[in-house]
Amino acid sequence: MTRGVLIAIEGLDRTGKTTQTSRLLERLDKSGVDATLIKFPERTTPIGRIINTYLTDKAFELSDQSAHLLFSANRWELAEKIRNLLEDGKTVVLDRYVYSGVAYSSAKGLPFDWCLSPDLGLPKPDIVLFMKFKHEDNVTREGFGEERYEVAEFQQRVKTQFEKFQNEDNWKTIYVDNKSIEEVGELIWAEYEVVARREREALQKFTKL
Ligand code: Z5A
Repeated sequence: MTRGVLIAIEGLDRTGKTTQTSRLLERLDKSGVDATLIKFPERTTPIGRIINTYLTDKAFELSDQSAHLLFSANRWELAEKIRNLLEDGKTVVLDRYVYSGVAYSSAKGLPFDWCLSPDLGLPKPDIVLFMKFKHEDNVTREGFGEERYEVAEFQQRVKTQFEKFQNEDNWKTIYVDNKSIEEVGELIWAEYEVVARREREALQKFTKL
């Protein structure tokens, strides 16, 4: 049995990550692929509940360092579950991951490498699909402005930090400007298929030895 595919969908606020991760899960299901969706922050865990309060209640103060470490600890709460799912051959779709953690905190002024270090050792995605607007149209999307970080100028800084990952071997940018939900879904599916095929071929080579 091959290890499952780990796919992370990343991007700025309101770029359509939740819409697309849900659609991807449905499509995987229909195609007979056993898949699980995990959204970060996972707000129902003990640490996730603190993060939820932090994000939704502007009177709840945390230092930037504390907030950062909580987001990372929230991923570590789920790390074993992710690893077990993958080892059981299941595909895992992540709505935000390490990259959001580093991009949002370093955009506040924390050192990039410091931000990355608590996440070292977490399962590495086979592919990260970075949902990107060439122009900052996410600020016009429904719901923008409801949470702590949804301020246009801050979003620009987050984008700059996200782009520091763009030369990583698992990074792929999906441009979403003027594309319908269905069109973006097709681009994501095509990328998933490339990775899934690569995994199958790697397994075939291995079994031929
Ligand atoms: N954060 C952090 O600081 N550190 C970390 O480690 C992590 C996160 C993991 C909450 O995250 C905050 O936590 C976030 C980063 C920080 N910053 N803030 N604020 P979250 O993921 O829980 O945030 P969210 O509010 O659930 O998601 P989101 O990013 O704001 O939205 P989205 O998932 O990208 O978009 P969506 O909900 O799918 O779509 C937004 C709207 O656009 C909706 O009305 C859709 O119907 C519409 N939409 C979607 N696609 C399209 C297309 N193609 N065309 C037109 N309209 C569309």
